[in-house]
Amino acid sequence: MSRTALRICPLCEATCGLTLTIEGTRVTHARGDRDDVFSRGFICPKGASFGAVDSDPDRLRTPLVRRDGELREATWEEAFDAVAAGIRPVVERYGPNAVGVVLGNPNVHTMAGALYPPVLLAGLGTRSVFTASTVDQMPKHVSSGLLYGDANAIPVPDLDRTDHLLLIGANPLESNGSLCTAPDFPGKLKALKARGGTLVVIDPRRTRTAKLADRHIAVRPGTDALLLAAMARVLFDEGLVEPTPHVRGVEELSDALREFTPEAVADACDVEAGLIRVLARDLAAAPTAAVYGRIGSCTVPHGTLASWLVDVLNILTGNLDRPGGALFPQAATDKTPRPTGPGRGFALGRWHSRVSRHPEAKGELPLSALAEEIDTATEEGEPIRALIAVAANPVLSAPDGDRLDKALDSLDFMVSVDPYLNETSRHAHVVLPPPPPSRSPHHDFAFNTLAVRNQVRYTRAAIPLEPDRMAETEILARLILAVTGMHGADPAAVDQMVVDQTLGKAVREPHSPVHGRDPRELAARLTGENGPERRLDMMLRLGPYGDGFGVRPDGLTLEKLLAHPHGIDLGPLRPRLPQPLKTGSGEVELLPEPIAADLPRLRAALAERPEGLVLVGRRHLRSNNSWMHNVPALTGGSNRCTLHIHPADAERLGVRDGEAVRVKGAGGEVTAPAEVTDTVRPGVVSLPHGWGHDRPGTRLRHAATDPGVNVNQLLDGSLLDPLSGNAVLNGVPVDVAPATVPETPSLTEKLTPLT
Ligand SMILES: Nc1nc2c(c(=O)[nH]1)N[C@H]1C(S)=C(S)[C@@H](COP(=O)(O)OP(=O)(O)OC[C@H]3O[C@@H](n4cnc5c(=O)[nH]c(N)nc54)[C@H](O)[C@@H]3O)O[C@H]1N2
Ligand SMILES: Nc1nc2c(c(=O)[nH]1)N[C@H]1C(S)=C(S)[C@@H](COP(=O)(O)OP(=O)(O)OC[C@H]3O[C@@H](n4cnc5c(=O)[nH]c(N)nc54)[C@H](O)[C@@H]3O)O[C@H]1N2
Ligand code: SF4
Ligand SMILES: [Mo]
Repeated sequence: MSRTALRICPLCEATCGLTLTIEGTRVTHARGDRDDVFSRGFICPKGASFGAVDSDPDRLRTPLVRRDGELREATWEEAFDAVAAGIRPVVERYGPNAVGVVLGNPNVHTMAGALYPPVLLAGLGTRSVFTASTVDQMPKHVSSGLLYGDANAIPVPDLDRTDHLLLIGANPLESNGSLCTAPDFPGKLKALKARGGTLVVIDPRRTRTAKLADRHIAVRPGTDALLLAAMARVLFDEGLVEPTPHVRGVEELSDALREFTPEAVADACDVEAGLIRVLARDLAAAPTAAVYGRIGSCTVPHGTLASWLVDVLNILTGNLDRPGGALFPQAATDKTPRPTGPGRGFALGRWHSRVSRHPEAKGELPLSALAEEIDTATEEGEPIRALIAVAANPVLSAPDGDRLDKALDSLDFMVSVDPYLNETSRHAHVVLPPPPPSRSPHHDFAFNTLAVRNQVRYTRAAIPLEPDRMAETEILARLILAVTGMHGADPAAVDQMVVDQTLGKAVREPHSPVHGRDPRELAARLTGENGPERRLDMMLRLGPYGDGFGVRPDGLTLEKLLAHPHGIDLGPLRPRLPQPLKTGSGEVELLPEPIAADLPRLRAALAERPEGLVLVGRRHLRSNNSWMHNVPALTGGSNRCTLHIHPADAERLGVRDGEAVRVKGAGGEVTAPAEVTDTVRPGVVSLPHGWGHDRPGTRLRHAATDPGVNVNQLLDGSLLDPLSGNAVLNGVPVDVAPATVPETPSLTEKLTPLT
């Protein structure tokens, strides 16, 4: 007998509502939930394969503990005993910084990943913190921190209402969107065009998104900051500046960008000066417009400047914080909005990494520096000797996996919270496997703060957890206890502690709806089946739409949310300035000092025009970073690890379609089949990331049949955007040549001569 259950899809940032068909304890089918208040029935091929992803036979079912060098199945009790015994001595002997924490991408796709890592970091007190953010969007956080005083205040394009969308280094037709949560992003782009709007795409590849555009500009990789600076220059020179209110520093900005004229940047960008003027004029002329940049604008040498200039263009054209422009979402679990006024601002470089002295950003060190922080001793302090990895596969996702591979092997202790035995978790002494998504509840703490429409949804686990399994929330709560010296305590104590702290603080805040009340009385009112649900209830009730624990009886509570299984729509994005600002001035600070100090580096780039090929990445709709190549339904076809190369470059280099090519970078070399295609511009080649599933000791049986190569092996980890510490993953110089096939020795050569 089959039944259905609702589940928000965790497989990308679009957060579509799914209706799962369940037979027994298995998801046999997934379709879009037509009644979902946000996604309205949309589903993509990945979501449609939810069942296959969920029931992958290679998912681990029990914890693994290393004994005599081998990872063996163990009980949960044995596993947490081993974690406490592995981490505590390192903390006690070498201090907390000797314990590294790596948080990977799926943490933003699970409730556990939102609720527990902050407690883990606070409890451990380590500064050795690395996350996927520094191979992704850290430049955007830094730019937001400097402009708005809040690294998490990221404006999103108002896709449903804009008249003009300028999309830079993003390919939502494959990625389904990022830092812009929008189910059916492709449909929204088509709707934009259908209502007479304009789509402009800047990308060195003619992507599926670019094919949809009214105008596609195949910029030279890594030069977007120059291009955007020149667009800003045109706005100033042609009197097209009509800035958003609450902004300071417009004139200073005009001075600072003086040299970046269209003529000055044209050669470096490979975009004609006249066209740059047209781009700027079109942006200014549109009734409403939004500039939006993603991976291709972040993971480059001037990632922070490019991210900043995206917002600068929105601000100068008055499009920041207005409908149809780029606005700040307001999520249901956001903190109670504070009164408008100056804040504490955003500080960078409060401490530095030990080996290369990289400044911290948002409390994190660059993931590119993880290997050296483990394998290099300095007089400054202890190297990392123990590592906690949660949902992270940096051996494939970060630069120079071979070095990291060796470094991980040298650790005294490592624990991975991961459903797979993969390239990274194979080094762990303990692997703690979370249950598959069908067994986990879901709420998008992170993505609702980036959504193109305010809404709130919560789905409980679609299938009950088997008795031998442990919820990821409990795994992380027990992990926190084990590594902070409270091993064996009741995991509910972790949630209780957070509730006590949060409510204790809320009652002291004059602007809180619960100001002056008794925190114990409030805690007693919380509903929910378990700690995580009680915490969700608390956040909803304290949040901007909350019931304030009875103050606003119509407001949100967990109970109310549960009564709306398809979610609650909270309306379109609304102008919010100046409330979100936390800068020292209380205004948008258009030309922050660290940005001004980085402009000379951009100026130097005007003259840079390296010879040779540069590498960029690409994503495929049926893939997801490094962990979805093990699902047969999602592999094959065009989802392959091939090197895209333009016909002109192929001919010049003697590279033939389908034949092996050797790609060499600063960090190493890889060999992959060539795919000759004019969808990449001349001078640029493209390899996808997340491949290279050929290391021993993993259990990814399907992925190993077509392992692909690790593009990040071409990097040595030294190329960073200096302000954010973000890895440079795009626009990287490489050499490409046909792979000389090693000649097979003939039979006679193999035989040892008898004479
Ligand atoms: N060259 C190049 N490199 C890149 C990129 C690029 O564009 N080009 N993109 C970068 C970007 S944007 C990102 S975000 C990073 C991603 O890099 P990572 O943060 O390392 O994330 P993934 O590669 O997705 O690996 C996720 C890990 O989490 C595990 N996992 C899956 N589901 C769950 C779960 O529910 N719970 C737990 N605990 N674990 C789970 C998987 O098994 C896997 O080990 O890669 C970056 N690397
Ligand atoms: N199917 C699928 N979906 C995903 C993921 C996945 O792996 N697969 N990963 C998820 C994650 S973690 C993230 S962060 C998002 C990322 O979401 P997107 O940013 O939309 O990701 P990409 O598809 O990599 O698009 C980046 C584009 O930038 C272009 N580019 C490269 N260098 C430059 C440059 O210098 N300038 C410009 N203008 N463009 C450049 C590339 O050619 C590419 O088309 O996707 C998410 N969704
Ligand atoms: S677009 Fe993303 S969230 Fe929606 S079904 Fe596909 S993978 Fe899931
Ligand atoms: Mo990402």
